[in-house]
Amino acid sequence: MRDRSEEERQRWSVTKVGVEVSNDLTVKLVHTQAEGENKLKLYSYWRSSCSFRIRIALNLKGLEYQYIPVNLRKGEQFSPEFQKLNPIGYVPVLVDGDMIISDSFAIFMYLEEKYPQHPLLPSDLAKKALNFQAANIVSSSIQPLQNLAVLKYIEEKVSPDEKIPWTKFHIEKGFEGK
Ligand SMILES: N[C@@H](CCC(=O)N[C@@H](CS)C(=O)NCC(=O)O)C(=O)O
Repeated sequence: MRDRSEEERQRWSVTKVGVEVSNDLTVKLVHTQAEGENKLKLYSYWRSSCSFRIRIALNLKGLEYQYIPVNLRKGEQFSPEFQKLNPIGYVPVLVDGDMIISDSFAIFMYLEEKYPQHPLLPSDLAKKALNFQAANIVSSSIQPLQNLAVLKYIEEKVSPDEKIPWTKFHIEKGFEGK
């Protein structure tokens, strides 16, 4: 048998393919899990709510992944190695073979489509829209307003005393719709 080149080996071992049978007996091929070098990699920080979303999604889908910590308190998001993956310097970042995806919403949607086992979204359109609405309120109207970089800016340019009231105001507004 011909010995495969490294490049060929990587290309062919990106994912295994499995068969999923739905309730209506439709059969479809699904990507299951990559192995070895090509296992999913998640760049994450334990206190990051955006990374939590992806850890939860990966676990609900039963996908194994390699956890790569990026310590935001130590400024590891600004390292040249990490900035090559995500120039804006935010976690999470997911690496799946050749794919490098940042931003939790994009990662979530990618996982949902590529690994359809244990779906995270309802198939009903109205319910799905409600899920998108809730996800977007959190990821556009709450979290970015009290991100580490924003709080640092407020601390330095406004006042350290403004940090907590600012955070509280935006979290409450988002959750209570005030
Ligand atoms: N929209 C992005 C936001 C990512 C984000 O803000 N990540 C935070 C942690 S939750 C971060 O890495 N902050 C680093 C910093 O502010 O320097 C997402 O949903 O992934």
